[in-house]
Amino acid sequence: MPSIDKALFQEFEAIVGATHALHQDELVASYTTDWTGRFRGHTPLVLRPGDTEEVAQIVSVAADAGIALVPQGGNTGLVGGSVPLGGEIVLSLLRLDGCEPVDVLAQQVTLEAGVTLARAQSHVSPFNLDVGVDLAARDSCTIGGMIATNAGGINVVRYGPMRDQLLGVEAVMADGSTISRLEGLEKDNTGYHLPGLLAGSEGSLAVITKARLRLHPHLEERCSAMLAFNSVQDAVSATAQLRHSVLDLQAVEVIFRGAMELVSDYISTSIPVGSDASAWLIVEAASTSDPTDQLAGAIDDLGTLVMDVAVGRDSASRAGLWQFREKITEAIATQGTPHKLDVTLPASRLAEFVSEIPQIVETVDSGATTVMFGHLGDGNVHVNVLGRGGLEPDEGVESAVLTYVAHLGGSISAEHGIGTAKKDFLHLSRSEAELDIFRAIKSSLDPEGILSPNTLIPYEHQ
Ligand code: FAD
Ligand code: 2HG
Ligand code: ZN
Repeated sequence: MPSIDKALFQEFEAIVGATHALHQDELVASYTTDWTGRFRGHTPLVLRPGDTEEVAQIVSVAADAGIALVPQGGNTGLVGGSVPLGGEIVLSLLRLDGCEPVDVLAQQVTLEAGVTLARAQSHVSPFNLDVGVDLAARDSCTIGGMIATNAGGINVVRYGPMRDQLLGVEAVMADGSTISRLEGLEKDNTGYHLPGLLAGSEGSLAVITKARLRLHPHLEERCSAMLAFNSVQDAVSATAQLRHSVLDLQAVEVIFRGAMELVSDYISTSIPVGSDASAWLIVEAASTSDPTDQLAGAIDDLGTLVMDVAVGRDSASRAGLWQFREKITEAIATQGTPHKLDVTLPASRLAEFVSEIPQIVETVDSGATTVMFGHLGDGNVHVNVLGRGGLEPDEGVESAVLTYVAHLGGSISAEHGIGTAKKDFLHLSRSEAELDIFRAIKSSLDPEGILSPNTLIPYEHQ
């Protein structure tokens, strides 16, 4: 990659202003290491544009100079896609933090890419509306990053992932041109759906600068329950029944034994129910009228499938149950640098997967620990592998786990994306014909490989 000489540096600096062109080691440090600490890059420059026009100018100058950029939002991504592993310039979108007035009539809102999820939630909540995707990184992750990763989170079972919330985008393409379609028409069959293409593109096709999101009525009345199970298969069967019988199902999350012990220690709170269980579900129902009877009836119908139940009605007791799920990622981080393998399994193979994985990991690295939890309503298991003493597990662990996932008919990435962490394994979930299409899209939209050239579908010089 060409280096940045003084003239080029000045050109970038003139676009964003001196205070937003960072190059000193201590100022760029937080932009070059990912949330897990596993991916550490380096960069000559972090640029912090203040609006779409500045983003377009930066991309245009970078394209002319043949310099690559990595777009970055809250830097909470878990697959190494947000940091400059190849010495790229970091294009931080955090200053694009404007929220347009909520369109109550359409139940939609237009937000700039750098708006955090928590800010978006509080912007729409006075209108009794909610953003459809929610996740524990809400205070830091941004709308642009969530679209770029097609984030999932805890409510996919009800509202779908980020792609399903997306009615339109404004984005800067790799040549510096801008596309914008933010009218928010619910029906618009005028050819290719570009917002859908950018959802999950992980910064490799365009820089997202604004998005038009579909909102959902806020459901004030909530009931949460923690259910303990003797076996993983029982938790899987219960999930299927609950998805069938609870019309107002908002979330079905799972915690397997190792993760439950770890988080219980981390939050210094004993496990609320089933201290010797193998798996726990956290189930939430939400509606405009009290869903407690609906959820309680459905849990009763599970009969002996469930060992024990704790119910949370008011917000404090619900939060008390949810902390066992939401604090797991932080709890793991205190143990070292995990390899995060976020996968989906067909429901029929999920229990088999969870029971086999510890052995599969141990065969490759006898000192490794496996911690599993996830979004069971979506068949999504988060497999975290820590090597001995919290260090990196032996090489080969990823390949063993992901090959097994593919063998069971699952996906090697459920919601975190491919990033740099999984790009060598993409062929396990995608056919050669599909990868050819991916490469054709990349080379057509970004022929010079300016945007995140090391992410998702590595750019190949022609
Ligand atoms: P970043 O980390 O900054 O970037 C992620 C990717 O998007 C990179 O490839 C980057 O280049 C690209 N990108 C960022 N902004 C733009 C833009 N404006 N235009 C184009 N490309 C861009 N993820 C889930 O799906 N579900 C969860 O439940 C979940 N829970 C999490 C909990 C914790 C505690 C943490 C730390 C992470 C969690 N994540 C989860 C992962 C992460 O929060 C999401 O991937 C989130 O969408 C990333 O948003 P971000 O703004 O931090 O993006
Ligand atoms: C979650 O569901 C996130 O909590 C993070 O997707 C998963 O830490 C992980 O592996
Ligand atoms: Zn998750």
